[in-house]
Amino acid sequence: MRMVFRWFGEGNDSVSLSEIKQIPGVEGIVWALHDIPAGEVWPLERIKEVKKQADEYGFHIEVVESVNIHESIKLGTKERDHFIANYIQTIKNLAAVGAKVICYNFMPVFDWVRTDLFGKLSDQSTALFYEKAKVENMDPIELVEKIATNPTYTMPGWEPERLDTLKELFATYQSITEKDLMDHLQYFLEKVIPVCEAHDIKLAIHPDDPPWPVFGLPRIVTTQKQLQEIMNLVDSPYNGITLCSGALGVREDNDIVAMIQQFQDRIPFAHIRNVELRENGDFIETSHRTEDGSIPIDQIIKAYHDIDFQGYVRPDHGRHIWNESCRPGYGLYDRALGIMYLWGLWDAYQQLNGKDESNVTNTFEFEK
Ligand code: CS2
Ligand code: MN
Repeated sequence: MRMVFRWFGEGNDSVSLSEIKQIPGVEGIVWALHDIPAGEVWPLERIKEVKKQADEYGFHIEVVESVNIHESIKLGTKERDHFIANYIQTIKNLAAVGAKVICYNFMPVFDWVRTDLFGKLSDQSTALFYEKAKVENMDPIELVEKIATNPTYTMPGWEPERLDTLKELFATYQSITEKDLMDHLQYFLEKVIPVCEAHDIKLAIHPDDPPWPVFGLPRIVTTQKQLQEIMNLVDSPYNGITLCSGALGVREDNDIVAMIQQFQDRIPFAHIRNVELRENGDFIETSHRTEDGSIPIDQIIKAYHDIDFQGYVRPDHGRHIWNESCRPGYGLYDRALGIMYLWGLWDAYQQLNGKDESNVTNTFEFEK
């Protein structure tokens, strides 16, 4: 298990590299050029700047999250070849500086959807919250219009400047079925995976969050069965999964331990987080501790341990605690606590199994 930590970049994150450095056992950052719009090439010079910043703290930049996919690729329109060519150039540029894994998602229009970024937990901390009925009863076009006239209706991720495009995109997706979306993913993978193989850099698809259709948009990365289908689209270790326990785990029919076993050779990157599921289908993110939520984090770490997992792991989202002001879900404190819980479990399983730890390095050295 190789621990990494998501960092949104200089001036774009409340957490600094020097703070991340003080979390035990973190070897690299998970990063992206967040200002580059989906579909454009990431310039080598810009990538090298991040590498230089990370180098100063002894962090590697082997894990990239995310290189986003242009909507034309998901929609399968004729412009897609141009954007796939750009994606390929970005893959090559990233490989040139030593990146090993690129996380991406194939969700139409949005990344994750939540109804409240600061849902309250009983200890008075806050966390990302999803109210199922609220999303189900919502007509997205109506909502777009409402937000345009009254911004208080806004949902996370529905930036006012995107509203015009949103309406159009919803209309275009009306005719796209799940089968179409899967075909478009296949078309994309068939073009990019050979490049990944040649440059030794893996693609790792992130599951849809939440893992069911929202606002009538198709979703194809929601279950073990669909993940297997995606693995079969191009049968190569370079076509991999970012196994996110929190995203997949809000469906009771998703068994994360079974997924780890089934896809063990195809998981270059794992996201770990816990969520509390409620009977009405709502969920709220919680601390990583098994007892605090509905997902058996201890069994998940055991499953990774049992397959001798060599991939990268990051704590996914965290709560907002100790009055921290930060990006929703991406504070320092709770994610750092999460890491210590994950290491605690991992080290305990190592002990139980009498594993050789002679090559384990200590993060800290005594400075005179
Ligand atoms: C989220 C996403 O669960 C998560 O990791 O924070 O933003 C995720 O990074 C993207 O969906 C991956 O492409
Ligand atoms: Mn995730």
